[in-house]
Amino acid sequence: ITEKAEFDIIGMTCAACATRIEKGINKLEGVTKATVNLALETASVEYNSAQVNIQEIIQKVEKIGYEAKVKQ
Ligand code: 9UX
Repeated sequence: ITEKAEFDIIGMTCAACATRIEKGINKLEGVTKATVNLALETASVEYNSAQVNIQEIIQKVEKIGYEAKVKQ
């Protein structure tokens, strides 16, 4: 099942930060589309919930060096 989640991303300084996070999330198995908005400090992620979950997405962002919080 394809689901969509929105995250607040903390710690982005320049456009390359956003690109790094976007590429990193997109590399996760099960992520079909991830976009990061630097100005809004958000990420929008479409993913297959059978393959990856929100916690794994957050952990990926943290591994790259930023903080992510899911928006309700
Ligand atoms: Mo820009 Mo972000 O030089 O970690 S890539 S600040």
